Amino acid sequence: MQNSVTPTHCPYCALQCGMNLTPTPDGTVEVGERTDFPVNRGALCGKGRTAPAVLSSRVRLTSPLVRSGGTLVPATWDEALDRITEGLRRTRTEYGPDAVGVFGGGGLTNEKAYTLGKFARVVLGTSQIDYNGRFCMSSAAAAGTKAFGLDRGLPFPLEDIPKTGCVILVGSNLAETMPPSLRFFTELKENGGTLIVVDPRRTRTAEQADLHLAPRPGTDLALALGLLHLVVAEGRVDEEYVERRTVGWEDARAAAMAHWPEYVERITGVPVPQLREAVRMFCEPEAAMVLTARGPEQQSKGTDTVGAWINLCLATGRAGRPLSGYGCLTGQGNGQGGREHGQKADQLPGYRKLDDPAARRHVAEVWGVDPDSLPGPGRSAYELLDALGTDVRALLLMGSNPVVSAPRAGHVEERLRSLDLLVVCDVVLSETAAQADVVLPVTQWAEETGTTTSLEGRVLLRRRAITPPDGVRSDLEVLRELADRLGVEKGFPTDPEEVFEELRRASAGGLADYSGITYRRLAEENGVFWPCPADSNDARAADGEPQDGPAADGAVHPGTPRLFLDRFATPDGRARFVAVSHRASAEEPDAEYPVLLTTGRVVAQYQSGAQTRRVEELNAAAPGPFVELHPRLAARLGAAEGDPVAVVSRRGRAVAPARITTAIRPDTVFMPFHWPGEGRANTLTNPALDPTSRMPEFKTCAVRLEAVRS
Ligand SMILES: Nc1nc2c(c(=O)[nH]1)N[C@H]1C(S)=C(S)[C@@H](COP(=O)(O)OP(=O)(O)OC[C@H]3O[C@@H](n4cnc5c(=O)[nH]c(N)nc54)[C@H](O)[C@@H]3O)O[C@H]1N2
Ligand SMILES: Nc1nc2c(c(=O)[nH]1)N[C@H]1C(S)=C(S)[C@@H](COP(=O)(O)OP(=O)(O)OC[C@H]3O[C@@H](n4cnc5c(=O)[nH]c(N)nc54)[C@H](O)[C@@H]3O)O[C@H]1N2
Ligand code: SF4
Ligand SMILES: [Mo]
Repeated sequence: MQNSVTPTHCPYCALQCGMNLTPTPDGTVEVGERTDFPVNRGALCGKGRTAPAVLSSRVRLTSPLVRSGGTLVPATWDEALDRITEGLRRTRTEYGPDAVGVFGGGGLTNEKAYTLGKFARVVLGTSQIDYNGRFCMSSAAAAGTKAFGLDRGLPFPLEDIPKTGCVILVGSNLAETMPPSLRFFTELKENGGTLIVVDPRRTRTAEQADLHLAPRPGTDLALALGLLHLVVAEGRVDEEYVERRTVGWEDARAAAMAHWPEYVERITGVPVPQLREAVRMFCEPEAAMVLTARGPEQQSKGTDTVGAWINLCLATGRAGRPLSGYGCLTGQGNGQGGREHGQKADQLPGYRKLDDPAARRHVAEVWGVDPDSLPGPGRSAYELLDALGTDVRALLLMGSNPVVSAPRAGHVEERLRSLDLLVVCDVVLSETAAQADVVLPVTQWAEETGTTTSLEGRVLLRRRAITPPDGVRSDLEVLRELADRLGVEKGFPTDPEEVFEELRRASAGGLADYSGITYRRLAEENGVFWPCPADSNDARAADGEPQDGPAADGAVHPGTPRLFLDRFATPDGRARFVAVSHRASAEEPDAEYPVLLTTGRVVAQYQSGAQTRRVEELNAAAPGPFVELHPRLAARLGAAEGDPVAVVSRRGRAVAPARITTAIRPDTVFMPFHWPGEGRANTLTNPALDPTSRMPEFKTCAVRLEAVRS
């Protein structure tokens, strides 16, 4: 079939690096450099380079599996689909529609995420749908929406970074999590700009910084407030900007003034001179940015914390101006688009709210259903997982592996086991799929076409480069088959472009308006930034600066690379300060659990590892879990490099080899979360939720360490 080169994008993270694929005789593809995509200009990390390994039938699923006598055995598609249909029907009849849950993922294309949300509301009639993005950037999304009236991870393209004066990177280890993006920060420094990194560990990213602040995990809120206090005390507030473009300054200012530098030093462990230096570096240049990632966001106060960093930007006039602003580095391949089109518990396509009557009317009309038939908002991801086996009796899961990645994973595993029916669609037999009653093998990135929206808000076309192996079907085909069997014969097309055409209409007039974007444009341009309304006179939502578009043909909206330059997306066009104050984490160290655990990533593994743990080269680079700890803690424990160490929290116990380094604070240990089994970090983590975003506190909990006698 297709023999030529197909330009497309990486299946993994939100950078969505461009790559060229050439089919190989063994039915997979070879990855080649694609230099025309401006984000990575051909560069790829090891995960992207080796992604074709997961296309191989040696590691992937090629037949449906059904549980029979306790084990999963191969079955035909008809047998598997009939079993699901029967189980879903029975659950619905016995317990009502809300007893069926749906769990999606930020790695799913826009077309899949949209169809999954529609399937839940229209076919299943359930309110119980949410997705793993809740574990990812939901706190930044909530704070961004509050402050700016709109949540798009980055309000500017990455290419703006080298031209600003200073970037504060809060809790991002992008040298490992988005390696090709490091180039923008290197160029920033070459241009005379400065980089400040805030991370309890001296990471590969922190090593690049001009100033590294290493706060105690869970104290970023105090840190941001301390910086704002100094901004006020040193007379660095941009009064004219605050007056003209914001509301709520007086209350936010009063709250910040209660956070004296010495008090903040006591909470965070960051010395006052470093706080002062950070303020100087951030305020002196004409433009500056704050970028946050999971460090400050995955906390039970993540929304307030991001709000405090946004306050700092607003008080200094560094938002909605050229080369200045606040941005969140979204994580998953479609982490941005995945949060816009309706797989979230409270949401309808186009970033509309499920409890907004006008939104319900608009979307119901596109779907050809009665607005009153649409269920209301449901539970958030962890709350949904926690309700399995009680209120929610059957679960359809697509694009996540919560047995490894959910907080308090031992409990989540137990909840999954207590279901009457667990259905998992996946490309591999993940740890969660291994617990399912029915597993459906699906097609992957290089075998199917679809769109993703990168961390820049740039909508991209991923293209099919090869024919999938026999035995697998696409997620869209699965949803169509199930809809059919459950009595909804129309409205579930399997052609991605047809789905996108419907998504355009459903999103039209919403905050994330895609109605002016077509597959053709995506193929011809290097992606299109939303909002992009069909009618170019209709770009009021965000009022950004249009990009140098395609042939300026009046009717075509060029898309919006830069948001908020004239006004914010709030009703009055002004940004909102939030009045927030420091508070403790849900679990602080005590005599029994005296150490802080924080968690995160390593460069060679992706997320739950379901895909990357099946790639030899990546396993060679990152073979298993570890506990990173300071020599002082190690000495107290009597542990040498490589010795097994037990980490114990109120949720459970995990064991992994010690990795001893002075790069981490002596009061903190770090574990990556990519592995199941004994070294699973999420056995330990605390599911305390942020009250607004419902984000669990992955980044801090209290533990104790124990030596393990062999
Ligand atoms: N290699 C690789 N790349 C990935 C992924 C992957 O799994 N592997 N996943 C993708 C996804 S979905 C995401 S969300 C992104 C995540 O990208 P990042 O946010 O960069 O990744 P993390 O390692 O989770 O966290 C970043 C840093 O936060 C620090 N940190 C821990 N606690 C705190 C704290 O309390 N405050 C502060 N300021 N920092 C803290 C950690 O030490 C860590 O270095 O990566 C994406 N890219
Ligand atoms: N302790 C701790 N835990 C964390 C985090 C942390 O920092 N610390 N980070 C959290 C974050 S930010 C995230 S994003 C989550 C991610 O964690 P998960 O939600 O588990 O994400 P993945 O491991 O990417 O799981 C995706 C699954 O879907 C499959 N898959 C991939 N593409 C497709 C597709 O197109 N269709 C279908 N049907 N399946 C597909 C993959 O094979 C894999 O099994 O983990 C969270 N958990
Ligand atoms: S940085 Fe992200 S998008 Fe780029 S190659 Fe690596 S995993 Fe893929
Ligand atoms: Mo994420």
